[in-house]
Amino acid sequence: PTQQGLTLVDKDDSGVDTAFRRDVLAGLAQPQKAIPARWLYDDAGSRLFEEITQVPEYYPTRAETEILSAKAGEFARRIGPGRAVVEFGSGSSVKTPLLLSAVDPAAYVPLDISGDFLRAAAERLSAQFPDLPVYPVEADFMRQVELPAEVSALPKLGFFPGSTIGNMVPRTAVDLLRAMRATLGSNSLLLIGMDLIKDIAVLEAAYDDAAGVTAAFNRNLARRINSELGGTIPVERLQHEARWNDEFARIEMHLVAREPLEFTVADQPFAMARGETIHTENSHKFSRRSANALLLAGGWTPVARWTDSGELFSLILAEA
Ligand code: AVI
Repeated sequence: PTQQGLTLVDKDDSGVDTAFRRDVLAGLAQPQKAIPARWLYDDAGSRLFEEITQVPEYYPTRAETEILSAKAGEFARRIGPGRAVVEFGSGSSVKTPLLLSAVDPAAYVPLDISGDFLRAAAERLSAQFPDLPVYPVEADFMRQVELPAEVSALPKLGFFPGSTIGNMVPRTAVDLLRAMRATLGSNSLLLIGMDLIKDIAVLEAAYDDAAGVTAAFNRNLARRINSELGGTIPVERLQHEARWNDEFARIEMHLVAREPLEFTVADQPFAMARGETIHTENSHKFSRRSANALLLAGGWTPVARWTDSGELFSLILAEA
């Protein structure tokens, strides 16, 4: 999945992404330094995330794929054929074909902010499903999106896998769910992946794998700040940390200063005390009830729920 900016890219005269600079400078000036997680996904970050999905400790991708293949018959029965499947974020290589094979849709509409990801995904899917009409739409799906006229008469199935909803604070997640409802219409269904609360050691390992891929993914943000915003952050002096926040039921990624640090970003000075952190990501985890509460707040009524054999991850079907 790409999360390449949930807003459109706007560059200044020197080619700097102005939203990136604004978020980084504002985030580093806060008492608890924090940078929105979407900036983790430049090209290197997106590649590292793909690598994360392959490390043994990172269970979500495997667990969700297991559900999609094991429950295909139930999806077919619950969802039925003839819908337009609207995927929020470009389809990943395995999950989308599993869903499309299961539900026999009339059309597939991938939505993504990045035209490149979108075209690649659309081509891949068309090659695999030559009879399925594919209508890619380049758009920011955090807001209501106008779907192609060709699918306007079809009932829709929204697909939002990966528990990407968990990377948003609840207020933003509710806004997104409402935008999805507005995009898909009143006769629609939504199939959404939501990762489950579980043993803290399992969660922390999933976000701090032994091979150090997640650490590299997190530190890449500091590298990106240095290269794109002319920063002098001593990246090797920042330690990756995955921390369970029980109050908010989320794994947080932080970059922790190993020693007192001073650096500049876009000519502005910043300092970190030893042990001070930059908060770089939230990944909320859900119970059956908290997942349902979030969906209901976003205008969706849960009607079915599936988990993998290890009860690690859930896929929820909700209706508008
Ligand atoms: C994309 N997203 C659902 C991932 C997650 O699990 O929250 C991003 C990630 N961050 C660290 N590892 C994976």
